[in-house]
Amino acid sequence: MMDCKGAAALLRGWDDILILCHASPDGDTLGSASALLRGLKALGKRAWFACADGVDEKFAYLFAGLEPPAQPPAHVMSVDVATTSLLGELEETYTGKIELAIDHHGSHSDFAREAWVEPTAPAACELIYLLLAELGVALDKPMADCLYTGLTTDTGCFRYSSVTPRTHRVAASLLEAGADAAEINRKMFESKSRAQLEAERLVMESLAFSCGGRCAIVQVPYSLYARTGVRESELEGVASLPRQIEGVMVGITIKEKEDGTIKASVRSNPPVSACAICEKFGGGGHPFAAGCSFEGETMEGVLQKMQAAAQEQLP
Ligand SMILES: [Mn+2]
Repeated sequence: MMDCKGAAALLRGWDDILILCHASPDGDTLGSASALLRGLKALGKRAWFACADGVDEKFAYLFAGLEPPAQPPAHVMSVDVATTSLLGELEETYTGKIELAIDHHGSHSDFAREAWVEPTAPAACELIYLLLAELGVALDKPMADCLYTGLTTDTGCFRYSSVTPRTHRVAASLLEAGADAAEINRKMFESKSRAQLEAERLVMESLAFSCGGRCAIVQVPYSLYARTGVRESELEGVASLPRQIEGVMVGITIKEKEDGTIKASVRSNPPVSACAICEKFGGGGHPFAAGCSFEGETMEGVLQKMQAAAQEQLP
């Protein structure tokens, strides 16, 4: 296992770097990739990123002014990727070829030749900030905006228990470097399409309680996307809705994918471990935010399995 200095030393020796993001990319994996590739370019290196899925319009500003290099970069690394299956369609191409992984997931599997993993960091962007400082990169406004995006999205706007004094110190430095916090937070948290609101209304209609009201589950059937026109990426936030209800310790969202796979996202309040609930089904994540997936199951079947697993973890 590497530390920040080790990761910086490795990168200093490379001129040509491809940064992999996880599929269904969020603000943290994209912000990490974009800030790092901007920093590497500032050091005179060639760098680019790759992601199995397209970048959502609301994240377009992260990549403003960047152009892909003429030939594909030689060294491969990943940011915010816990395991190779999260690379989606890029998994086959890059498994076994990843030389460096920088991540903050406690469930990080040892897939890269070298890895710097800090499960106590609330966002991979916090690690990229430290890395850029170690590399001697002077932060410009675009880098600060990218890092702030990952920090704020992975911490639910600095509300989660994963936030530390260091997180706020990093955020302060990003503001000093010109990050437009108010505008980024408005884009990330206070703006939604009508389709999204309509989809959320229908998702809340499916709300079901169990475990004496301490577990709440909502469902997102695949048909919802055609019915409302909502994009899959716009529904990332619904996973946090069930846990907002008073008395709920475990909030679960089950989503049906196009191929019939069913994904469960679990959010818990301490001391209940969302990760322990998901590990039961081969998933994982963070202590209070985790996920797992099921194949060849019905929504109803998954609902019952998740309710039973939640019951086991409740005190
Ligand atoms: Mn992350």
